Amino acid sequence: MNVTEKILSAHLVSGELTPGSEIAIKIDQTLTQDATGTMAYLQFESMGIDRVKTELSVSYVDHNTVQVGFENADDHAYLQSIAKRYGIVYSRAGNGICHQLHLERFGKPGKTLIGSDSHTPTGGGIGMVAIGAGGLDVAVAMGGGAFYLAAPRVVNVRLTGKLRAGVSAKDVILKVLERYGSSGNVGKVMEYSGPGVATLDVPSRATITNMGTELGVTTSVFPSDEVTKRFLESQGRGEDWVELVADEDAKYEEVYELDLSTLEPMAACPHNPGNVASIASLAGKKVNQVLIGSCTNSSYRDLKTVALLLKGKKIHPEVSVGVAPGSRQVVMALAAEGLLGELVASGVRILENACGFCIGNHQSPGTNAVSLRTSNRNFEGRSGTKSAQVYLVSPETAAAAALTGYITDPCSLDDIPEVVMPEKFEIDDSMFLYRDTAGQGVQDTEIQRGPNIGTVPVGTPLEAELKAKAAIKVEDKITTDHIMPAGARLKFRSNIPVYAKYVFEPCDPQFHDKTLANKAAGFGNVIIAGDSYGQGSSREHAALCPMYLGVRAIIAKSIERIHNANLINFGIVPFVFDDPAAYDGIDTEDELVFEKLSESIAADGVVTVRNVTKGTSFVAKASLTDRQKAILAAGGLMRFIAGGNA
Ligand code: MIC
Ligand code: SF4
Repeated sequence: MNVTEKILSAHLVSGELTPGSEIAIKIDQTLTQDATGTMAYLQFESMGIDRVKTELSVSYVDHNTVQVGFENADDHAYLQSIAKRYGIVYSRAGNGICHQLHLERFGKPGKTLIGSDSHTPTGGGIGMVAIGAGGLDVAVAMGGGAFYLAAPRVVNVRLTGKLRAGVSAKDVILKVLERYGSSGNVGKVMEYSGPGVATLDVPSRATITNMGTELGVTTSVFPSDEVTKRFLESQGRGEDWVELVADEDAKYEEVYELDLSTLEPMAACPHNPGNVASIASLAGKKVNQVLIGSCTNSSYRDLKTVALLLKGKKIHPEVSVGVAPGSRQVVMALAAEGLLGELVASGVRILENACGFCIGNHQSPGTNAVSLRTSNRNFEGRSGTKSAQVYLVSPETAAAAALTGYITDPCSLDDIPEVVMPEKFEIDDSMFLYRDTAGQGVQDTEIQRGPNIGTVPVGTPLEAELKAKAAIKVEDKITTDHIMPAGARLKFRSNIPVYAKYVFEPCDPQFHDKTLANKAAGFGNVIIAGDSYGQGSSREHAALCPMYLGVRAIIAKSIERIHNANLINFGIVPFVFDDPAAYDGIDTEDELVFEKLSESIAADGVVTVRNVTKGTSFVAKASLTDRQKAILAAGGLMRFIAGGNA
């Protein structure tokens, strides 16, 4: 078996590991973050379960920490009280970014983790099967329920050689993105192996599995070896180590050979992580902003590299440079070595150790500005500035541009440091609360609900025939940032009626009013989309808020994994066109009739859609397991569970 099969088979609750077929797995650990967490816990509360049933559940606060207005702080108070009540470890604002912290303090090789954040696969760097999911799926797992997924097709990325100085893990994942693209990889797991693995420390591996998300795969995983052991020992967690490597005769669907020594610095160019080019081809472009951090590149290894590159030098006068460390541990380690002072002395703006700029919470670039970032997503407008040109690069490339003011090949710099991981990190877990009652909870805790903490709307059962309007028609690669923007709107995550006002804000600001008017006139709403609909985030609000606006179905050329699962969870049918050319024959406002909807979904998922406006018809198909059919028929997962199903 390969590593993926070893972990999955040890956790299999139902099904068989035949690629594409539905399996259910036991979940050992869960994580949530605050932006998806409030909804996940509201859903958990409504399930009436007394305490979490996992080995470990952690609630992180890292996204909404800017606190303009009362909403963020109210969310934190709600999350803290829920954690205390139900036996969840609570990571306070200021502790750091969920994925970095989980890797440092809780991740264990061989275990399963699901998280209500698409970058949960960061845990694959330590040999876990770690998967991003919607908040409702995480709530179910916290209640002891299994997690359902398609058994993956495992692709082997076989690493040989060693990276040159100036080239790092970000360049590896950018190379993989160049090869596989940011769409068309649904249902795959990327499993890394080969002699090159031993040359990568755990944070580097985690950078690769983290940004594997941008391929659209289920997850990415590294073996657990001596390097993993040393990392866990440095975290005072040597006892959590187990060895986990693929058998010699392990089989893979495909093998991609990658010689690390041949790699060069790369960038993902505007406006998609799959739009990869070499730094050499971009060199000389003027840069206005450099931001270093995010769950992809905010480790001790990354920031020490940057600090050593900037040490004793000044940043370019026309570049604004910010550094957001991944965790307190990283900040403390840099401070202890005098490197925080070096960063400040060079002119760097020290930002909070949180998601911050990555989600467009602050640090929006100027009009038409070129921004180099070490984060993982550069979708148009995500930075908060629609006209900005965001390039995703390694910490080394970011530091080089901070010094020169231009995109610069970091291999051309003198004295490129090789950072060695410390033998022991300073451990201070005081910002993790309720570890003593983890798994148990404190029953008489009062749950704190500020005015921004709303309720979760529930879906409606499938109708026999659906009469609907094509409420919007969008192109290929529509991301969840298009559907349900974050940034300035993020603070409404706990309040669906308010947040729903911003559905499709970047594409059609009238969407909210139009859909509610259609709903009032007795029509359902349908979204018409191109390829790879729902790329990016795990945010279930991209399904939940449309559901609230009466969206009953999507018809796309293809739909990405997490979003597809979220749509079903909220009772929205994820159709694909039988013949993609039918996309061209539909316009916004067309009236569509889905004949025999509930009956066809219960049968083969194939529905004839009549376009009343155009006088044409076409075929839409939903590929669903029996369980998914039942969830849709019930009107979403909450109703399905309330009906006594697991
Ligand atoms: C993101 O990077 O887009 C987020 C914000 O972390 C999301 C989660 C969210 O929308 O809250 C993700 O990647 O899942
Ligand atoms: Fe936070 Fe950005 Fe990572 Fe999402 S991608 S978890 S916003 S740091």
